Amino acid sequence: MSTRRTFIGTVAGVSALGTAGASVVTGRPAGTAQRPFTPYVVVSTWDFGAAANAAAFAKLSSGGSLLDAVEEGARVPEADPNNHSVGLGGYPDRDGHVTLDAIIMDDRGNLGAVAALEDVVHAVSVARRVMEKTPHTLLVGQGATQFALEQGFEREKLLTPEAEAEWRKWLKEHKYQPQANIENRNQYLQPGSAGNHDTIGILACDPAAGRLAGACTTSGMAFKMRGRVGDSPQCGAGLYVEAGVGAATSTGVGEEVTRSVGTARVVASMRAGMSPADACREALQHIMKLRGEALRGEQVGFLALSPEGEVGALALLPGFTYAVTDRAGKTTVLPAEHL
Ligand code: SD4
Repeated sequence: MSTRRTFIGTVAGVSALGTAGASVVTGRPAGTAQRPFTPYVVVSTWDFGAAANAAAFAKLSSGGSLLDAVEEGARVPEADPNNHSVGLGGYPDRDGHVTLDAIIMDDRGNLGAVAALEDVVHAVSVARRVMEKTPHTLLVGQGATQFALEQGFEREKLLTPEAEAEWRKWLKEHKYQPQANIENRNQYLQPGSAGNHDTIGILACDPAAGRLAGACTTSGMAFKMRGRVGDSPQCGAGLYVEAGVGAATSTGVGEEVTRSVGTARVVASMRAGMSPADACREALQHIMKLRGEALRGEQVGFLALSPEGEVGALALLPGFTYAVTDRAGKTTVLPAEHL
């Protein structure tokens, strides 16, 4: 029913940074576009989000829905054994088990999630089946694996030799003590390094229709306690999506996002009229106020998207990056502003 709107979508977080030339011109009318015009914006966390965005766009271009797109995008790092933060090759818990958390959600309250899922690579697709095939929103542990196998997913070993070697090294160095945000402290897991450990959150919108969807998938905090579930699979923590308002996803120390219901808070602020960037800032400032010294230099990052395609990204600390694919299909990886 809506007519296609033409507008300038500022990549927020970038506008807050005042970075010249970082605005993304969106909504170019079909026919005048340099590249094939697609009526979508896709954003995801971290630099590896660029490959996820490409897969999401390919899905949209072949007629897939926003949900299909975010699922397809999230599956890219899940299948990559060299990505030690998501799916296959993810770093294990302190007992050597790789356990996955994932969620998928549309903007009408439809959602599915799995937590502490073992032996199945594509946690985001299992989450989608939870959404579509069960009356529930979240399945955990053995029950989640049982459901996945019943649905035809293959049982696979997720612990790769490389991840196992890092775990054994960690065991020696850290003596079985889980450490929040180890990815920002440990010399072999520095942000931006090959071993950096973080989550993919991916959000997509169709600005003309004002529709949104999102997904989030992770192997969680490296070398966590057995049974630990982070923010990622929890609605309102790792992901929240609301029709006509916005979508938000998170990365970093899941405990801090969970205790502040971070993404629900970001979207609530957008509902109250804030831009995605301002809403991310408000939620991070709230966490700082709530936790004070207890944050101990921990990282939390939020990424938010409005139904019109405006993007916001902000983190407590430097190092958080995100990938934006605009309506011309152009992908840019940007450093998020930090507090
Ligand atoms: C979690 N936010 O499980 C996720 C992933 C993570 O550093 O650990 N990122 O807490």
